[in-house]
Amino acid sequence: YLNGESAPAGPFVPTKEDYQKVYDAIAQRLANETDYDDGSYGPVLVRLAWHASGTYDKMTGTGGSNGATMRFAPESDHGANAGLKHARDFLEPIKAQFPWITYSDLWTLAGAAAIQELGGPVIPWRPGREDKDVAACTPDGRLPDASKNQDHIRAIFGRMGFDDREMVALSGAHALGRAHTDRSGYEGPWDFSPTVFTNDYFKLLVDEKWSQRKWNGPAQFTDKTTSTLMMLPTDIALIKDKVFRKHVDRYAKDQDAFFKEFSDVYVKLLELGVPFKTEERFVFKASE
Ligand code: HIF
Repeated sequence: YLNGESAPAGPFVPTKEDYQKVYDAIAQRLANETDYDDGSYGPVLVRLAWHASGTYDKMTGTGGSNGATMRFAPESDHGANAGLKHARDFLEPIKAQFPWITYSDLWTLAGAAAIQELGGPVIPWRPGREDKDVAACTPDGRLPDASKNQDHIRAIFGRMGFDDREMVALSGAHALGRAHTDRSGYEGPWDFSPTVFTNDYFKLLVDEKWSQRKWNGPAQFTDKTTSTLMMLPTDIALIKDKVFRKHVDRYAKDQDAFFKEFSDVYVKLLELGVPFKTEERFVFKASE
């Protein structure tokens, strides 16, 4: 190419460095936008990534994070997804800055980034999801119902392909965030540091005495010591069920085991049903 002309541009193929730039932009925006909820969008990003992924059905191969169909009604209007517009809107400026990334890669990368930025384990992440149109929306009812018991937890997470140990490991993500009366009807955080990823959820499940809260809202549990914390019926099911309880006790005692097993199972969650073309997972550097 003469006269300083450059070669015609081929299709842009992003590298690990390009995805790290997306990670960094998310981390920067998390650090800047502290005027929300308990001071961080991190928890609601973790919930977005999970609700995008948790529609997966292993029998039919439908649902999962590939597609980002929660952009569209009816999926965006499913009761379980109430409030997740905050997370989707938070990510719009990132999508505008990096138009080459798909929504489905962006939402899952944001979930992984939020966990790392809030002090959790490294979540290795792979690109390769493609956005689908409204026709790929999953039917309502695939996400869990918090008023139910252990049979329901096993039915929902079994449909995705998880075993008992993995179900308990995943549950530790409720160390983050809170319930909102105008979203789910429930109210309150699970622990005292809802913007820091810890094994406190398990410690509190084991150490506190939980009793039914007396209020007009849906049945939920509250701690004896401060009456400011909350557990959902599905959270309490983890200490009622003997097999689940074994893992709750183990994670309460051993934060390292929890971090390691959580990372593995969250990676699996974000990859359910995705026809990846690459094997390699990227480990992103967290912000300072
Ligand atoms: Fe949640 N979850 N979750 N959840 N969840 C809520 C909030 C968060 C269930 C119900 C609820 C998981 C499993 C289950 C997060 C992450 C994960 C709320 C409150 C409800 C009702 C929503 C609101 O009112 O704003 C049920 C029934 C689950 C199966 C047992 C996962 C394991 C713990 C898979 C998971 O990662 C996060 C984070 C939040 C906090 C969101 C926020 O806005 O703060």
